[in-house]
Parts: sequence; structure tokens; C-alpha cells
Amino acid sequence: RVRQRGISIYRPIIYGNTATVLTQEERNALSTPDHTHKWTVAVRSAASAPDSDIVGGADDLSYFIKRVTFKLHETYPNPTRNVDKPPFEVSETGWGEFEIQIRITFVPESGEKAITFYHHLKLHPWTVAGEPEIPPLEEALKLGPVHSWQYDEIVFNDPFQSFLQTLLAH
Ligand code: SLL
Repeated sequence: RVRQRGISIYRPIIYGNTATVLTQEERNALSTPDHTHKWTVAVRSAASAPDSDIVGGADDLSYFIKRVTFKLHETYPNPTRNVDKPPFEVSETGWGEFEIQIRITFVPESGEKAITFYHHLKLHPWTVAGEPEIPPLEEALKLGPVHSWQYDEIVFNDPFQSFLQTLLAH
């Protein structure tokens, strides 16, 4: 296994969440009626296919990502969620915001160490003063989903030659 010394290659990703308020009917249907929102946290490619109108090609990361582990708040059952195939995401319902640890494990052939990101799960629109704003249900439904996404680049330095070929082939 030969390292390509002096080479840096990166892959752009986005990670974050979308969240939507639950209607009263949706809440009544849950076993946890105190939950107020449904949300999805995800890691996606930021290099969307040119002919795709989906931002972030949802299923084009598995050639270099083996697993994404989302560590939820301990109020959730089985808070450590391993996702081994795309889409790399977890959908849940809940009532509160918290920090989600997102650990990305790379394919074993890469020889790369796992990396960790942190994302503050966002459920509410926030004011410019940095306060969570919790509008009444009717208004929240009108405002639509809340989005919170972060762009980042995963950088591989001195990659193994075979891994570099894999990256370049996609
Ligand atoms: C807060 N520090 O107090 C935060 C914690 C935890 C949110 C938020 C689900 C719980 C369940 C849930 O929304 N936990 O499974 O019922 O705001």
C-alpha cells in the first residue's frame, strides 16, 4: 500500500437537519404526544450531480464512507444510531434541541481515521438576537420547515494510491 505523498484531496459534504412542527393530529397519533417536531439529521454530498435537482446527491457517498454514527440525546431509546448505507440520515420526533455527534467512518481500504462533527439540532426559527423563537402552531406550520445545514470539506492528506483512484473514479 503506497501513499501518494504531497497529495491532498477533498470531498465536499453538508451535514445538518430539517425540522417540521407536528400538527395536533400527528401528535395524537404518537406514543409520545409531548413531541412537537419531526426532524431528519443527515450527511449528504455537497457535490450534486449536474442533472440532479436534488441538493446533495443523497446516495453518492458510500464509495468512501462506510458508516455514519449519529449520537442522539440520551432521552432517546438507543441513542447511538449506526447508518451503514445511504441515505446517511436519522429521522425522529422530539420536543427539544440538543447537540448531535456525527461520526464518519471511512471504508477500510482508505486507512483513514474516523472524523467527528457536531451539529446543534435546530427545531425553531431563531431571532437575530440568537434567541429561539417558538411561534404558535398555526404560524409555525405556515412558516414551513426549519433548515440548518453546514458545509464542510473532508480532506485526505497523503492518501493511499488505491483510495485516491477510488476517489477520482467518482
Ligand atoms: C433541552 N437540553 O432541555 C435539551 C434536551 C432533549 C430532547 C433536549 C426526545 C425525548 C423523548 C427529545 O426531544 N429529547 O424521547 O421523549 O431542551
